[in-house]
Amino acid sequence: MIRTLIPLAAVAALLAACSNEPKPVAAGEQAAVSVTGALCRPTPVGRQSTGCYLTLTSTAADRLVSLSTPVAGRVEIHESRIESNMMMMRELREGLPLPAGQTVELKPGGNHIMLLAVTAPLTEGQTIPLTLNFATATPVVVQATIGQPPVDEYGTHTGH
Ligand SMILES: [Cu+2]
Repeated sequence: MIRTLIPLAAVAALLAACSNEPKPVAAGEQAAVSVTGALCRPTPVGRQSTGCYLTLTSTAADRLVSLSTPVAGRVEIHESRIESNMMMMRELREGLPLPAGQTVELKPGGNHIMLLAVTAPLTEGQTIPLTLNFATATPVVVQATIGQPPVDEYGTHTGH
């Protein structure tokens, strides 16, 4: 039993060291995060990556640190920015800050979630489970609809 616990603890310590966690909220101030409007684009033909969007509101200051889904090998949190007239994407390695009581929107052309190494094509009308992990709040599982976002200023997000 001890032998299996030690490696797990080591992994947890490594993860904690990488995540640069913010200060925990005071006792009795446990953050709760509501997640709405989860939507992932269909995977473009021949591609194994796609973008997802959703809206987050946390009762206390927190941070979205990671996500997972059984349909993708890896999930990243990305920001979009314009550099030399080109839309560039960059991973937010520290996660996404969630200020207390503020609505944080992930949307086309802005911050978004990227599914990578998608195991099977995602098609319109499907739903997939997405697990969101926070620095403080309890993880949240949502069902994300596969479809095109209503506003799309920048064209199909085809990923990396
Ligand atoms: Cu991206």
